[in-house]
Amino acid sequence: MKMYGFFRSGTSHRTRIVMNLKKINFEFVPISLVKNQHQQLDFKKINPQSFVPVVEVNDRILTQSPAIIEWLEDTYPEPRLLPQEAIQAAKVRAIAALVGCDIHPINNKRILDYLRNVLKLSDDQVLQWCQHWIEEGFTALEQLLQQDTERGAFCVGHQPSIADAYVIPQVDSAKRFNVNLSQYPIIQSIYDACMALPEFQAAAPNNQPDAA
Ligand SMILES: N[C@@H](CCC(=O)N[C@@H](CS)C(=O)NCC(=O)O)C(=O)O
Repeated sequence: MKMYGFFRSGTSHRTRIVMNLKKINFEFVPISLVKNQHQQLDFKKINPQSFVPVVEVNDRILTQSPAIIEWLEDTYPEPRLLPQEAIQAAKVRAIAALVGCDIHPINNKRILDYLRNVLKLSDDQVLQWCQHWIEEGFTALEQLLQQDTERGAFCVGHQPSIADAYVIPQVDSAKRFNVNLSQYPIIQSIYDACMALPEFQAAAPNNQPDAA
């Protein structure tokens, strides 16, 4: 199995976490978003959307991290990263969607490039944009986590799930955008619990071969 990705890409990061938790070996193919390698013709042939991550397996191409992660969960069921109980599974999917649909895409590189290059926003304004959407999402997430009386040290229940694979990269991104994380003590405690695990440590952006 091959994964095309970028060390600082949150969607590559969430996919790496799932692969590590499931102990899947994969060959890593770095695609630099800084050098715009994702926009080059060769990569567009692999993913016409010009996004990482892409997983290649047995000459088949998989795109879109939620689809890749679901495929991993179906194909490598152990350890389960989506709880068997439907309500718990719905909580995992809701947190994944909160991050994956409502925070991450608004702060994606192409959006920030458009704000800077077409709408001519300053660096400070772009930073304000990123902080705003992360803070809005994290405020709601913190409240959801607080209301969940069945929660242990992780996002849902007592073990890591797909929800944690989405939240941890978003926390790293929040740090890069100087969001004050002390506003979110539960998110911070989940980050600490996850980062104590070797699978999460190995997936961290700075531990990737293409990290600057
Ligand atoms: N919905 C896609 C989004 C993938 C995505 O946004 N990837 C980012 C890196 S985290 C990317 O390739 N961005 C390139 C760009 O914005 O130009 C997924 O979840 O796989």
